[in-house]
Amino acid sequence: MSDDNLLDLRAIELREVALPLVRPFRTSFGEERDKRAILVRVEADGAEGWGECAASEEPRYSDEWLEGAWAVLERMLVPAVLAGGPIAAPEAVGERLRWIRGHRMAKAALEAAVLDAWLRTAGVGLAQHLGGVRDRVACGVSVGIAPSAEAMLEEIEGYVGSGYLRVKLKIEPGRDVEVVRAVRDALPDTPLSVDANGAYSLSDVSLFEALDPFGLVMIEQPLDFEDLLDHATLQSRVNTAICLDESIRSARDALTAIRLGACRVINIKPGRVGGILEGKRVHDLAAAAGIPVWIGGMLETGVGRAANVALAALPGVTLPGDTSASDRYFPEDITEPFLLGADGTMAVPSGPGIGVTPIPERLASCTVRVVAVLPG
Ligand code: OSB
Ligand code: MG
Repeated sequence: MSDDNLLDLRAIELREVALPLVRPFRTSFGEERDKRAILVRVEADGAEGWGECAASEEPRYSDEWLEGAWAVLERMLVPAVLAGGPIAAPEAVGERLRWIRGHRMAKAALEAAVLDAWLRTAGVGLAQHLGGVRDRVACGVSVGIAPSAEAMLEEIEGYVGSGYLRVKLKIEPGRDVEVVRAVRDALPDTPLSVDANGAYSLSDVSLFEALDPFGLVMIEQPLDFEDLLDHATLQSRVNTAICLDESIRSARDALTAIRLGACRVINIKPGRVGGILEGKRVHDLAAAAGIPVWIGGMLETGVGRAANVALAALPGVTLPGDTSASDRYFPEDITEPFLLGADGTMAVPSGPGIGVTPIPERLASCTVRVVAVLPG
């Protein structure tokens, strides 16, 4: 950083990576076999910074998708940030992008990379910058829909044996109460939750009432992401806490959902809400309203995972996150792997910025394409 505390941006590089997953990840909306992601690398004077875009290959979880995110980053977002000249504060990224509607995951990746470069130059860690209060975070695990009940139980018992503090089951119509019953019978004491990824409607209220006796920690995104009012009705009919994921795209959405009584828990994903800084705003207003939050995941590589784990260090994050260890996803990550301790916690990186950096040889071996965008 120059003496006047301005971060000079020399170039911004987009890179698509593809990593094999240890096992396919299936949800109510489809299956992923490989992890493809866009990484953003900011080259600044004296430091580089890394961010990861959460957009998946197909627009199922959200309306963003990898090709769309690549195009909007290359043609609109990166040029708009570069055109503003040196960066006086990480918040400037969001301000320079405000006129572009939507594209939150793409914006989040770019902001993350600038924030990382900014913090590395300042010598400050991301968790510290955000106001993190712990150096290890509690981890849960999200289990995809498995080919058989036996395969699922075997997978889950493996996770519980390695220490995960909460197990999240993906459910879909026709594969819900019986799955929860089977897992609850096998693991009477393990904190369990379910995630429907919006696959149900309010006409399924009796199904959710039938889940109450299993003592789930929460039911995540039971209804369509646009059905906030229906979520409020459902929450008034069931004892189990409803957690919103897809419905919360900003701090403003979080406030609306809380006011409506549409949820009692919020899942924060920095990509979904448009950035790490907006994720912190969601955390702050939820904390003020007494709503517990936790940090979700999008099968991130070590770059995105580092940011998620830093957010998980915030004081209002009182439930285990989907911040699982690298080996739950990848035979080999692109950074040093994130490891699970026997107590189900994970270390928050403490170095400057996100605290991890892609390993050059690993990065090279999983890179699919690269483009550099220069100022002017
Ligand atoms: O709904 O939380 C979700 C993965 C991809 C897209 C959406 C979701 C998920 C997960 C896995 O549940 C979370 C993770 O382990 O990264
Ligand atoms: Mg979810």
